[in-house]
Amino acid sequence: MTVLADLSLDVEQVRRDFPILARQVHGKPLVYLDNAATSQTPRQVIETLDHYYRHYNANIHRGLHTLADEATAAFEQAREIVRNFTGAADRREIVFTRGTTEAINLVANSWGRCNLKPDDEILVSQLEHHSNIVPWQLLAEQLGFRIRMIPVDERGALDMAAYRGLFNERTRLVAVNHISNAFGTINPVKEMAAIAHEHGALILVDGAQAIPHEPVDVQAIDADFYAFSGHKVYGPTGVGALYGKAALLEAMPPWQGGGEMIKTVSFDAGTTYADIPHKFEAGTPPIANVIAMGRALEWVTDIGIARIGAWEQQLLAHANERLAEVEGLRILGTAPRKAGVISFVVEGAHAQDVGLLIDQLGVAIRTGNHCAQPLLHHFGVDATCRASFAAYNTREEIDTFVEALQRVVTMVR
Ligand code: 7TS
Repeated sequence: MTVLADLSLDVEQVRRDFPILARQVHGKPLVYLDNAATSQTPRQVIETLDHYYRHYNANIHRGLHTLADEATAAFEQAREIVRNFTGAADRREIVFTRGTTEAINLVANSWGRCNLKPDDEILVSQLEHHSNIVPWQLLAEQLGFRIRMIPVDERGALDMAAYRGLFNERTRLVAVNHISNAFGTINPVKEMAAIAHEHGALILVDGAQAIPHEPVDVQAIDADFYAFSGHKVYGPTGVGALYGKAALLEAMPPWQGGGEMIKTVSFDAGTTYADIPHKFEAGTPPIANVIAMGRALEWVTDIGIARIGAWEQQLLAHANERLAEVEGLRILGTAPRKAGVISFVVEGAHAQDVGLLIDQLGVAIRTGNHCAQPLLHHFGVDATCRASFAAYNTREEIDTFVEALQRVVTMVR
């Protein structure tokens, strides 16, 4: 007999951890469905920030005093938490950054700048957030390599036959997100990594939307690089991490210079660099935010990431069912494997108008291009409305959202 893990989630208990969910917007209870942009913050994370500034605020790695030691220990403990959460083998493979965007820019400007030659090619998917397109374009302008796009099919799933067909002896890197922020498509990154490696190319996975929603194991995926942001996984803004295989990080040059990233500095004898990961962490990092991001990942672990993912799948199914009632509504992105993100347009109602009016009813969704212009343009639209779910959302909130949407659509038509 197979014993299935109990994946039920006590959403009322989860909600009690989020003080912001008690607030009202325009006199209505807040229904927050903009989680793909930023998730809300549990009190445990807020308390971690508060505790840091009240009790042990100090610069790390350089002081020989109690507060500095305590801050350093907590900072390095957060690295261990991230290592464990992402399945990395070694904590030296975890570099703290400002977020996903900075992590990708780090790879482009360090690995990319010294490995990509004018005749080389890299593959970037059509599903990408601008932060996994533009850093490569900026570098390509300087170095002259070619960016080739991995196309999507009509459901917004990557065309895997086309992907295989794009490789040749000049392919050096694949840059792809694990889960698309615009459509929620879950990409087969493990299979994509295996194909990239067969061709001698590396793979950078943008995990900004995966880390909050499904168990991630960078070793099982065999990702060479994996990036994510704290503020999308119940942590603070201004912090994130890059996982990189130790051998790659060791061979890469620093990309920013400053304190913390050196061993010795000399005008005459040149400068030598710190070991990984510190080589990539120039200057004072956002210490409190790093520690609080670690606390956020512990909060997720306490609930169970698989449990959160399973709950969001239930919310997704419920929302799909309810949204089918809205006349003229079309969902963009219908891939067979999707996370809790729904992008849609409503005939005769501009996305921006829908977003503004629905906010008046207390419902926060996102409207616009979701920093994925190539994808939206491919589907013939400039903007969509997007609802995205987190652990604390409920079926009742989805009902409120759909009922509010019905009212708004009637108003603008
Ligand atoms: N990659 C993906 C897949 C994302 O969803 C985002 C942010 C980023 C990268 C950039 O992350 P940052 O933390 O460095 O800014 N996505 C969104 C969004 O969907 N709406 O607002 C931000």
